Amino acid sequence: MDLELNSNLINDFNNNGFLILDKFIDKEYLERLRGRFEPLFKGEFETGIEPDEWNWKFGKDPEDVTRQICNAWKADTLIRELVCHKVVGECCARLMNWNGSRLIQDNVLWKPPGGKSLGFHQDAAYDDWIIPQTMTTCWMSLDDTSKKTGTLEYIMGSHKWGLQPPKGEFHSPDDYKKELNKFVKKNNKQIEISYVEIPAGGAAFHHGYTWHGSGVNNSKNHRRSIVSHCVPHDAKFHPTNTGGTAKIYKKYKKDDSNEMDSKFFPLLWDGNLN
Ligand SMILES: O=C(O)CCC(=O)C(=O)O
Repeated sequence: MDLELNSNLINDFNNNGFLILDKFIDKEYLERLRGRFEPLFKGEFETGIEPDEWNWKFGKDPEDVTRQICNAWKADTLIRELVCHKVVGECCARLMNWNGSRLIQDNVLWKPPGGKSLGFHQDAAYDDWIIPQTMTTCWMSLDDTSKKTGTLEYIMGSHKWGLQPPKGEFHSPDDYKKELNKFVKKNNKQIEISYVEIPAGGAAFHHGYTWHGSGVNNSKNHRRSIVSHCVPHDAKFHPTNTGGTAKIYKKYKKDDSNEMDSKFFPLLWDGNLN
């Protein structure tokens, strides 16, 4: 994995709120990464450590939903290598003009043929328990994606619309654009959608305020992606806030400190890690 960010790419990110790249993960890595999905969703964890969230289990849950695991890096060393890669950290930091970045959470997402949608949202809305309340996401695709496979969709320029408190269903909502449309109507905004249509091994980065979601997978192919959600390397716990995903992740806060422990929120890049 190697990417030189130039000022044109950084300008695109600043203008649009996202950056879509056809090539990011080395091709020889892809088949090995795909091979980790089935054991993970069967609960076979290489390290013996369970991920923090695990919303779908083989044989127990409906076939037509998008399967998600959060913090698979704790369970699997190959996933860890990817989501904690210094290039991921460096790109997230440089795009956001941070001095460094750490992983707040990863996602392993598997949208099978017929797999349902994920509701439009803003990632940073879920981390009011972090100071500063921000995020950058690196979404890496293991499959060729298109509108038909229910790929990720971005609303152009929506990172400039401010941050709304999280609302609505994330998994399989009846109308995955409901919250977006409500906001747009109320605030008199225009929607311009960009579909992340990339080959396997490509990636997309987005700002924590960018509205995004994804539709049903209407193709015969699986749509698998692995995601690193990053915050600034010197982010701290908010001493009191408990919104969003705090009930799952704030348990890693020590009583007497607001520091984020790198054992639970790995440091990816701090400007000195080459
Ligand atoms: O893969 C998707 O459809 C949604 C991913 C997402 O919400 C994210 O990476 O922040």
